[in-house]
Amino acid sequence: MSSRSSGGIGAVLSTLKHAVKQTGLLRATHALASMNNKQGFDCPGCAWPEPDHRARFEFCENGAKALMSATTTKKLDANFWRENPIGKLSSLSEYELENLGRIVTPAVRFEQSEYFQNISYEEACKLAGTKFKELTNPHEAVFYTSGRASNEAAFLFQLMARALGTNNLSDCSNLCHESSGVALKNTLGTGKGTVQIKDFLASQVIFLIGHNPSTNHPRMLSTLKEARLKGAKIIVINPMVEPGLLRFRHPQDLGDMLGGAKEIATHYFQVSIGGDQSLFYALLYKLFLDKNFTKFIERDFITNHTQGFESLSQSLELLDYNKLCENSGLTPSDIDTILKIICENERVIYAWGMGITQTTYGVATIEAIVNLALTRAHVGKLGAGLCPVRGHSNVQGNRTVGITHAPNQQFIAKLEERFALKIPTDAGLDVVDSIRAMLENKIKIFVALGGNLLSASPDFLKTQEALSRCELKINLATKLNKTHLVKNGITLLLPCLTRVEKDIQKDQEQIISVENSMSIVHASRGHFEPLDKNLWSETQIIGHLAHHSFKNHENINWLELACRYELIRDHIAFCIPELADYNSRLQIPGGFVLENLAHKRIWQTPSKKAQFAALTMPTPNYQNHDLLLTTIRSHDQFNTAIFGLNDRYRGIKNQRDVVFMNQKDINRLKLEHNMRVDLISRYDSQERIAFNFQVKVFDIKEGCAAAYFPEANILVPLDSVALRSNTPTSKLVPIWIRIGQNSHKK
Ligand SMILES: Nc1nc2c(c(=O)[nH]1)N[C@H]1C(S)=C(S)[C@@H](COP(=O)(O)OP(=O)(O)OC[C@H]3O[C@@H](n4cnc5c(=O)[nH]c(N)nc54)[C@H](O)[C@@H]3O)O[C@H]1N2
Ligand SMILES: Nc1nc2c(c(=O)[nH]1)N[C@H]1C(S)=C(S)[C@@H](COP(=O)(O)OP(=O)(O)OC[C@H]3O[C@@H](n4cnc5c(=O)[nH]c(N)nc54)[C@H](O)[C@@H]3O)O[C@H]1N2
Ligand SMILES: [Mo]
Repeated sequence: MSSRSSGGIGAVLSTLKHAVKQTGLLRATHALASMNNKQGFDCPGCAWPEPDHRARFEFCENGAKALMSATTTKKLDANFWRENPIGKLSSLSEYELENLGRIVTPAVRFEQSEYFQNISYEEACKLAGTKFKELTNPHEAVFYTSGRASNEAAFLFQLMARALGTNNLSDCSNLCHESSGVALKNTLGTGKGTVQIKDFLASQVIFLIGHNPSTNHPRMLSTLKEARLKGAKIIVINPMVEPGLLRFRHPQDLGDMLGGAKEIATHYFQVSIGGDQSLFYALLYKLFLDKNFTKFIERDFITNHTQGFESLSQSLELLDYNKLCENSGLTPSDIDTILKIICENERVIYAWGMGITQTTYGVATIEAIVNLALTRAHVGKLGAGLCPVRGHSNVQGNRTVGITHAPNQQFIAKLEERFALKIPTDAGLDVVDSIRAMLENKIKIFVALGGNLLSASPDFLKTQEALSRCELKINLATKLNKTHLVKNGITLLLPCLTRVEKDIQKDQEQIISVENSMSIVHASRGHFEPLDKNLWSETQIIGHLAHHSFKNHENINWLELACRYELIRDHIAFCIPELADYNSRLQIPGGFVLENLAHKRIWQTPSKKAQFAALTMPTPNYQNHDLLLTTIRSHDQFNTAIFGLNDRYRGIKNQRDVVFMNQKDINRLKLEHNMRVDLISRYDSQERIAFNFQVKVFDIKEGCAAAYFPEANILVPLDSVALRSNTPTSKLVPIWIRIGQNSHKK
């Protein structure tokens, strides 16, 4: 059995290997059985939902790795800080830092000191409080959230920022699906996807555009397999031929394990990196202007439900079809094949990921996808719709409860009413703008509710410099990472419980709540004893931080909220109408769905109609380069947390310093497989160099290359962002190749 088909025995062995290494088999089995069970805790991995009928064990290989990382029994011991100066820790890779184990004691590192030292939570919060009270301007603080925090912790965190008087709530979404939110809001009046799992199972066609579920959403493969068995076509649009999308074995289905692997993709189209915009424009061009296809335009739906059809139509006439085909990397016949499938089927789902959102024209590309779906009435009925496939397990929930730099005014008004606050209405800083502000010495305090801003952001060296200019950095974290090790200023490390652990506050067991990629909100309950009895929860830490940070907090009892999460949920219910009656609705086993009105063809746009977006001819903003580079995830990582050094489906073992290239480009650039090269990106007259990567032949579109995130982040310029969403263009970096000094070392 090939280990390059996804799932299967390879997945089982890999799960076991990680389980034994991190926690031991017994603890691992208990953990796996409690995860995604209706009484258990939510998987700390990706945001793909659980099916209605859950297996005894409802998890995937990569969810299991994320879980083993959280349930690990490895921890930094009491002497760790004394024995490890920051210089030594900074030389470790993210893989080595992740494998040190959990942080279990709060620590502080003072300016100029080489060492962290222990501090109590209470003292740490007091120290932070003093610094918050010294701020002359609330906008000198930035509050960053990674999408793993619970809804309760996230709500309290944004309340703290807004009580201080700022909307500087940057989050990992700024680096991730921001382009989807902007495009969907403009067109459909909602920032979220419109489909549920039942739609996948009822669909005739599923597009997978620019994402790799075999690694990043493995549970999605079971849904895809089921849809496929019911006859759905699965169409992949991706410059890399991802082996895991070609063949799949269900790791919990013995028949699959012993029998042949099932094919996932029925059609595979290798677009050029960044070529998706041209592809979807070309599809629209033909649909609107080629009389073989115009009969498939759904005129009644368009009249009843949409606005902007005429101006879209006029804008299409100005496009250059041949140039679009050329830019997309596909042939006119490929484009006809795709369009025929779209036209001959009524129930089509368009799913996409980072291959679209992290490109210069990500927003325009998603608008084009929506245009296509609207023209064919592929929105708002069973089996059809739009599906941005989210990242972190609770990134969507964090947004719902107010983690955003650009809040809507109704929410702000509710917060002001509930807590007698005066909150600015202007948008705050997102990730890229907060890094810019740090570089301009405008930010004094950086607070992170999880995550790893340094390694997740573009331009590693610039971001490192930016963080080093903050006077105080406060990190709520579980594992040590490079963000924590930036020098200068004071750094506080405040370790917290993970969601797999029991959270007992004043003798009361607390539950938390989360929302997945399909807007299902549900409770999550920790099962394990905390790794250390002195660990605080995220909510507890935020409550205490806020308590010490405000001169006057008579309207908010922070310490009470810190330990009674149901009171936070009452506030959430008041401030967010769709979560009304929150505490009692969370009792529903399996949770409840936040209905997406677009799925019922109710459009929450200003015109109350779905809005077509007009287009202009794409002009690629890069000219000379050797290759276009995309930065991707391996099979053994969860974002910047690196669990192992293999990338099983792509055939990489025990290394991450690789650059995937097409054989033809290897020949053109006079390179060889396994040769060592430097990757150079030039932007704004600056050179950024990633040294000593090893060339690997791969079935990737000619002219394109791929390297792993976060190692390649050094090449992504901070100022190269997606238009209108400000998301770094991590999937579209023009690069030059230089043969390295160790070019022939294998
Ligand atoms: N195991 C695991 N699961 C995860 C994560 C993880 O790191 N590990 N991360 C989580 C998070 S936060 C997120 S956002 C999601 C990310 O999930 P994905 O969106 O799948 O993320 P990437 O690995 O960055 O995906 C890159 C895919 O897009 C393709 N691609 C690159 N450039 C282009 C392009 O220009 N056009 C097209 N069409 N395709 C392109 C690549 O070849 C690759 O297959 O996964 C989540 N789940
Ligand atoms: N070049 C490039 N850059 C990218 C991407 C890319 O594809 N290419 N992808 C982008 C995307 S999609 C995303 S979402 C971002 C991810 O950016 P982040 O969300 O900032 O990064 P993570 O790696 O998920 O964060 C890992 C850290 O979170 C902490 N942590 C883990 N669990 C918990 C918890 O339960 N509570 C708390 N408080 N802390 C916890 C640990 O300390 C761990 O080290 O990266 C982005 N950066
Ligand atoms: Mo993400």
